[in-house]
Amino acid sequence: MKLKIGITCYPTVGGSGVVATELGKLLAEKGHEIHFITSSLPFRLGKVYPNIFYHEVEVNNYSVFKYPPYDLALASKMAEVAKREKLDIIHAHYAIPHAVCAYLAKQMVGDSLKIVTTLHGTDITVLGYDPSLKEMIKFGIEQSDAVTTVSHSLKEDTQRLLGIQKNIVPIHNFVDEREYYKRKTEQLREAYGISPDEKVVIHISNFRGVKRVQDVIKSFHQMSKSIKAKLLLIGNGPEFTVACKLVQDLGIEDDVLFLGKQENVAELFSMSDLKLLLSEKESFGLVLLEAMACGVPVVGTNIGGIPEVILHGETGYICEVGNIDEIAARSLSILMDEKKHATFSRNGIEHVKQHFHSSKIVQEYENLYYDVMKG
Ligand code: GMT
Repeated sequence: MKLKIGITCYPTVGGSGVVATELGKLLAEKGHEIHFITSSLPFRLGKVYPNIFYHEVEVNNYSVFKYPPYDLALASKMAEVAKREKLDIIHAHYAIPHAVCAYLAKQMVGDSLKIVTTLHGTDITVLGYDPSLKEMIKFGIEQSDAVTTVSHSLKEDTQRLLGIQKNIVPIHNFVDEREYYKRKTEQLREAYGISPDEKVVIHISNFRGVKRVQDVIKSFHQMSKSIKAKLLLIGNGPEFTVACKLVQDLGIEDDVLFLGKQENVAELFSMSDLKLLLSEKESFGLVLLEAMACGVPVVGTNIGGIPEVILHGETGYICEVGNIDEIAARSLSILMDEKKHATFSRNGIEHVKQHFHSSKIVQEYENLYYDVMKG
């Protein structure tokens, strides 16, 4: 049975938007009809795809409103699209506001419209601590017909922090293997001024405090005392200026390249020798998968979903949060040992193929949709 599915997500750059958009594209390829209901065109939907429709949520700024009512506009748009297009399901990525808006839409449309909610992290691990939002998040989750989390760890956090009894299905992130594979990058390395004897360490994030970008810089600084290396910092966000200042203070400006936001990161991964993700909160870590798919060994922290992604001692290492000495030593053990590097690189590619292949993960979502439709 082919389904008609509405998808609501944050359409800007970010793991949840990537997962939601790639899922929609792959479901459309399998013949389902996909309706994105979002505030702007999801950034990965830059071209025309058959079976995919886009409905923009517009918020009129009447002077009677102190704040433009985005959530109500979204709920209205969901209800309008669901009725007109006869949607079977709205798949809301994030509990608030999206699952709560979907609940409101369902009240307007009727019980035949099912709600599937995917929790990506921040709504639980950050907003879940806010007493003014906690009950609303819990309500959005409990009113959904099915709920998924992107890791087992996030499922446990959700149950513990919100006291949720409802069944929660962990479904991991996946990568589009047509986009993420190892490419030849000699020319690109040269263009960035990286000499053949230098190692490349990469970090990609939205530079929020939880990403601990300073730890990335400090670990790199320590490593660079033993090897010739460059650090690629990709992304932008609240900690950006602090990161620039730390690079200056450590006197490593010539070895750190701030590349800002980049969309096609598969090439940047392909020219890298090591990926660092040293977060203090991370429900999964999609960037780790993307790096491994491109053959890059990874070093991450022992929190959230990261241990579900990295195979310690096989595809990389898992270190204690903030333990710069351990992170630098583990990283150097990969960068200074060609044989280990090649083994970790091969293992990573194989690990992603076996456990996080898009066909496997999309099938898990599809099965869940069919279960929900059966009631
Ligand atoms: O990492 C971020 O801050 C972005 C955030 C998002 O909302 O896009 O990412 C979250 O969802 C991703 C996709 O499921 C996960 O891979 C990230 O681990 C998760 N981020 C955090 O938990 C901090």
